Amino acid sequence: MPEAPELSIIIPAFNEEQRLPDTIAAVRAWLDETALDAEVVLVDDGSSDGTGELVAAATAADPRFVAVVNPVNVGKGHAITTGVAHSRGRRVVFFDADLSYDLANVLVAREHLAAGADVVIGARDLAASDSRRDYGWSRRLASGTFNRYVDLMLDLGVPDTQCGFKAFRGDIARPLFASLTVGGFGFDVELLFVARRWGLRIDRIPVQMTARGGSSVSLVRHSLAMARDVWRIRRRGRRGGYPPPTR
Ligand SMILES: Nc1nc2c(ncn2[C@@H]2O[C@H](COP(=O)(O)OP(=O)(O)O)[C@@H](O)[C@H]2O)c(=O)[nH]1
Ligand SMILES: [Mg+2]
Repeated sequence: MPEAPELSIIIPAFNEEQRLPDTIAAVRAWLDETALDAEVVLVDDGSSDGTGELVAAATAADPRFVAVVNPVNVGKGHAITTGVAHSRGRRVVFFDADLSYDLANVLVAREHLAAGADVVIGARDLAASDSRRDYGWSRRLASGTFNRYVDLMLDLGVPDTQCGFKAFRGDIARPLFASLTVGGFGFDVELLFVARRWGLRIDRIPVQMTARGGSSVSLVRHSLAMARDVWRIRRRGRRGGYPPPTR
């Protein structure tokens, strides 16, 4: 067993044959350039397109890449959870397969972790200019409504829970993700809920989104599921259903 890398990068991918190749190439080039001691965990979330072949090719071509294949599609939360369970890095970061956040953010997050943060989350509301242009008005409206609903229900004090860029101390990420019950897009909320319960230090860093298009989010279906998930997180929290901190 080789020594654990400094950083594990988790990329969830569900039917990403269009968007994943550029992302893999960009991450490889960036790792060469920065010479970071990193592994990249590509999670094929039960894809039915060519994602599986792309993931297999990437791991064959580059020893830094690791494949995790979930046989059935369960959702982004579940995909990242399995990726984190396979990770070995002293630090863990995840971002979406469309690489909508600049890789330079990884270095910023790493500095925050080195300075004592347990969790570092991308904050689109802190970015200098309007970084949500990737999304149309209906998505932005749903997003704003969701944020207010989460605030009302759980009082996390986090204005933008859903940013697809988050980083962690590895020894915190693994138990934290192991405590999650939400498999879909509501997992971000649950993870921040448990992080707050555990009294973790959560740093927010401004991140700019690059418009990529091709979103896999279905507004109506996913919004309803997420609203239900938030309700369940609150109920579980009240019933003492989450584990106590591990340190
Ligand atoms: N829609 C969807 N995305 C998933 C699933 N599992 C993993 N993902 C990944 O979650 C990320 C969602 O990003 P994206 O589609 O760009 O969504 P958006 O930018 O928030 O609209 C991508 O990396 C997907 O491949 C799933 O079951 N459904
Ligand atoms: Mg996207």
